[in-house]
Amino acid sequence: MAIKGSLNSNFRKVLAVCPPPALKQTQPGTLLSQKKYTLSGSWAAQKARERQKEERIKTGVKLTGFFQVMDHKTGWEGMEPIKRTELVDVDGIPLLKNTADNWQRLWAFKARPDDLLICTYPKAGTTWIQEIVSMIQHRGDPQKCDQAPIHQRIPFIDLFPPKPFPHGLDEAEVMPSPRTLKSHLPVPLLPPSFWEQNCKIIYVARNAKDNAVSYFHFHRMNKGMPEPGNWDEFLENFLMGKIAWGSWFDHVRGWWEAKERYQILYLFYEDMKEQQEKDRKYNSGSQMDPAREIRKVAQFLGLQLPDQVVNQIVQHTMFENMKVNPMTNYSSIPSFIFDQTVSTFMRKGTVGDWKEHFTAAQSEWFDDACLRLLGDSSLVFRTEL
Ligand code: PPS
Repeated sequence: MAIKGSLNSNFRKVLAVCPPPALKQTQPGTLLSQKKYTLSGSWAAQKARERQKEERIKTGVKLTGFFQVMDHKTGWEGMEPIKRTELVDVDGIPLLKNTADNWQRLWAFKARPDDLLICTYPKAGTTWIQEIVSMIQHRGDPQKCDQAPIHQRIPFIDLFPPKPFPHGLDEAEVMPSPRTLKSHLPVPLLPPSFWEQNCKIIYVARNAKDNAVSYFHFHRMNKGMPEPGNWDEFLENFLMGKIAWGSWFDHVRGWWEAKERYQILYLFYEDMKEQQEKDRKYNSGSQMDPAREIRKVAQFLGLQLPDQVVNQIVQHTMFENMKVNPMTNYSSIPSFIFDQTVSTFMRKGTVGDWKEHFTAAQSEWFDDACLRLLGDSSLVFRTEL
C-alpha cells in the first residue's frame, strides 16, 4: 500500500517516556466522581439476559430492505451466534478481523466525484452528523429521513458484519449517485479513490476522554466488538491505539493535517454540543449565529437553507429526539448484537461525562499524552463546556 501509518510508532516512543501512572494498579483508584464501572457479568449470564430480552421485545420499528425480513424474536434461529471479534493489523493499524479479511476489496473501492464521505473516529458523533446531513439533503423533511434507519441511508463502507447481514460496501456499490457514505478509517487507510476523486469529506472529532468513555460503553453493548476488559484495561488500550480503527491521536491528527490538502470540513463534537444547547435555550433564531454548525455543513454542501428548514433540522437532531427515533437510535439492530439493556446507543450525548469514569491519575495521563502527541499541531480540544 502506498501510504503507511507512521504516527503509531511516534506514539509508542511517547509511551516509553510517559508510562501510564495508574492504569496497572489493582484498585481502580478514586474516580473523579467516585463511580466504578465493571463489565456486567459472565457470557452465559449475558446470553440468558439477551434471550429474556428477545422474548420481551416488541419492535414496532418500520424497517426497510434487508432488515424488513428480520424478526427480532424468532427470525434468527439457526444463525451463527455473534462472536466478539479479534483485531488484525492492516499497515500497523488494528481493524476488526472481518474488515481486515475484506481489505483488498475495500482498498480498491471506487469512489465517485460526487460522493460525500462522513468520516469519524468511532463514537465521535457520527450518527448525529449523519442525521444532520441527511436532513439537509432532504431539505428538513423528517418524513423523508424516516424512510429507513440511518445505517441504510448512509452505508458504512468499512464494516463487514457476519452473514446474513448486508455489507456496507455492497450497498454502496449499487447505490445511485450522489451517495453519502460513512467510514471510520484513518487517513493512511482511506481507499485512494476518495483522494483521486477529490470527494467532499466531513470529519467530526471528539475530545479523547469523552470519546474513550463512549467507546468503552459501546464495546460493552455491541457483541460484535472485541472484549473491552475492565475500564482500566480499555483505557490503556485506547491510549496505546490497540483498539478497532487504531489510535485516536493518529486519527484526529491525520485528518486535521489532510484538511489542508483536500475538501474536508473538520468539525468538533464539542462545538456541535455547545450550539445544540444554545439552540435549545433560545429555541433557535433569537441568539447570535443560530444553528452555526448546521449552517456550516449546509454551506460546505453548497446549500443555502431558509431559517425554517434550519430550525426543523435543529429540532430533529436534538439528542433527546434522536434518542427516541427508531431511525437513529439503532433499535433496528437485533438485541443479540446491540444489547441496549447494557448501554444504549444514544447513551448520554454530553461533554464531560469522562469525569464520571476517569481517576485523577488517568485524567493527567490523558492530558499529558494530548500535550505530547498533539501539542505541536494547532489542534485543540475542549473537555468541558
Ligand atoms: S458510531 O457507532 O461510531 O457510529 O457512534 P457515534 O454515532 O459516532 O457516537 C455515538 C455518540 O454520539 C452521541 N450522540 C449525540 N450527542 C448529542 N446530540 C446528538 N444528537 C447525538 N447523537 C448521538 C451518542 O449519545 C454517543 O455518545 P455517548 O457519550 O456515548 O452518549
